[in-house]
Amino acid sequence: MTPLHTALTRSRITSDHALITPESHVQLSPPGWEKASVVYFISPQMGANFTMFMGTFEAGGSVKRNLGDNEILGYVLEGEGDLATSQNSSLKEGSFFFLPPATEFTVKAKQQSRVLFFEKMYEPLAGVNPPLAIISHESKITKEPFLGDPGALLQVLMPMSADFDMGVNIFEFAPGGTLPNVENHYMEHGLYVLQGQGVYRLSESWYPVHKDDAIWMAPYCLQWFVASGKQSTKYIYYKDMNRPPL
Ligand code: UGY
Ligand code: MN
Repeated sequence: MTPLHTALTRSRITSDHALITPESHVQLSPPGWEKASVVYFISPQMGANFTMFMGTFEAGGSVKRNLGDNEILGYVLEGEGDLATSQNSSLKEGSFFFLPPATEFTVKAKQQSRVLFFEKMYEPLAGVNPPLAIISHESKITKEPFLGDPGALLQVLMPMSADFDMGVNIFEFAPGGTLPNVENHYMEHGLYVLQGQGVYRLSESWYPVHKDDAIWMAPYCLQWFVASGKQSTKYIYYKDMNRPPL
């Protein structure tokens, strides 16, 4: 993004939520990233139990990682590339891949590309095998009315079974569509607006948000959303799941 040379930003960081908007991004190039840069939106340093970050790749750019104890979900925001694990898969806009702990992987971009990542330490559950990798595309996931509301369609990208301790969903709201209630839950969220605009209630604050805004919601952050504008609004979000709080 072209530097704005201004003291103004819509970003807000509080103890139980954060809004991170494009004009406050800082690009990093950590080890393992070649011809690519990363913006960390969410990390344990702000109080979260996971990271959410975006890789921006030049044509031919790549990232190589060994996940160790962590698991990761990558979602292609824009562009095309290849994912190499024990097998090779091609990626395009809307592709997503979930990789379990101990996976070594490389993403290599064929053209200018952006990939959003959610990463956390996997929490094993006694008697349950660790999850297997998933490589798919959002077009293969059905859209279901959320709690029966056709104005709020939900795509659940990850299986709900107990081997998975994180979930990633895509919400699509018709103009005027809302979350059905002000939610209050112990799970955390990391959220990225893919399309459109609206107003997010986070705790006791209301924020206008739009495409390319990122949000962190800590456990018990009160949350509600209403979509505005003339086209539908879509966001992708992470939550921890299937593990009791204690
Ligand atoms: O899954 C969820 O908790 C979701 N309804 N929350 C949200 O979109 N802020
Ligand atoms: Mn929620």
